[in-house]
Amino acid sequence: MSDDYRSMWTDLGLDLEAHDALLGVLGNAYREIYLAQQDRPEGMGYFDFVMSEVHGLRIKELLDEKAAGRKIVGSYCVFVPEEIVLAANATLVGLCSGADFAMEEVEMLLPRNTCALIKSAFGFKIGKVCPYLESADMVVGENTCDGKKKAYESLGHMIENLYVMDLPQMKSDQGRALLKAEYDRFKAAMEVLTGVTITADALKEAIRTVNAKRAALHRLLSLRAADPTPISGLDALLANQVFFYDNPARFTASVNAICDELEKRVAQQQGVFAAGTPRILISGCPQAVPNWKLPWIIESAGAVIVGEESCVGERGTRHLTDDTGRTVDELMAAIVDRYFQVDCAIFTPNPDRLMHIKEMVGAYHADGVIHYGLQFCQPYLMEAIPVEKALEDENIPCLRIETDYGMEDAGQLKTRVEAFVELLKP
Ligand code: BJ8
Repeated sequence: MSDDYRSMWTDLGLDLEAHDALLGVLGNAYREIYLAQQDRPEGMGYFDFVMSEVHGLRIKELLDEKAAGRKIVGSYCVFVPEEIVLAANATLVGLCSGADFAMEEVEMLLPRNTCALIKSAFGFKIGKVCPYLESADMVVGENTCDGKKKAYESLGHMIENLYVMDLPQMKSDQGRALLKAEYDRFKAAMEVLTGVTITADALKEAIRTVNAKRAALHRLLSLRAADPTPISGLDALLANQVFFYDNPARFTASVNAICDELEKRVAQQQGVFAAGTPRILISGCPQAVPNWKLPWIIESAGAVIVGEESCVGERGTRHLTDDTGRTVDELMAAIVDRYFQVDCAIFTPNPDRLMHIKEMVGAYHADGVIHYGLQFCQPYLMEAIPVEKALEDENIPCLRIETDYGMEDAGQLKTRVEAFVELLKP
């Protein structure tokens, strides 16, 4: 890393020693898990570059945007609408929370039985190792699960401009009205933050920008239906992860370039794994960077992941937003309609998610589902049981995994996953 980056990180208030340690671990994991793969599409070179510069070039770009007067907004959830942020001439970045950090200090502020994702968000703040978090002019938290909801009360003491968005728990008319009111309140807050009044034209353009990102990923996902699959699940997951913090137009162009390459691979029946390799759908909690443990175990066990029913995956990107409205109110209503379809397990009841999992099994010709639940995540662990039952009813094999970000259980997980993959073989 160049000296420029080091002074940039110092200016952001990062703990350089701790940050070096984090980048060291991240770089090693990336080499062992990603670069060791065979027959990767050439287009993944872009994502390798993005990862090698994840705390460098992208942060410099964000700081350049800030210097030019643009605001940066950080978010922990796919319910924070990027369309509204872009329309206010600001940039949204996902705050990843996919690795353990400063756990001893974290557990002085949070109960031990808090999910790894929430602990990670705290660890990155306490450890002063996340340049995205430190660059943000506003951080948006959301009242989704109880863990996050209460955690934001403590995080609010550590983050200067933490904005908390309330979210509905039921897909009712009242629930939709709450989401609408909260998105209106968020729009007003964005206008105050940036000093920009959101117009219909700006909103329409922002909707199109975000739709284009999602549509590029839809293209990528649909190509994974082929057998042999032209791209590994690990690489597809990486594209889904980078979705949250890359420049939107560049991301869309890069994913489309990979898709051009993958279309040729599919036409030539060229895959990363042999035809007939057992195909897995992952379903459950989001897998934020650098949480690659379970996909790595699955794809090292002789299976290929063909889809992610996850917020870092299809649950987060499934729907496009209608861009035909002519007024701010019409376009805001379209945004509410789009996000109200996200079937996070915090909703009760949540039948759409079961339907979508089955739909994805069919669309990607999955042989089985691995349900990924983070330890202590009540919403997804509870929903795992009806998910398994619904799949069993259709004779679709399902393996329920409960884990955290540590590697202590890797051996045990590998044994269970290998046995499951054996079961899927013809
Ligand atoms: S829309 S999935 S990104 S809330 S793993 S913190 S649920 S205890 S992450 Fe999520 Fe938004 Fe829903 Fe998606 Fe709580 Fe569970 Fe932890 Fe979780």
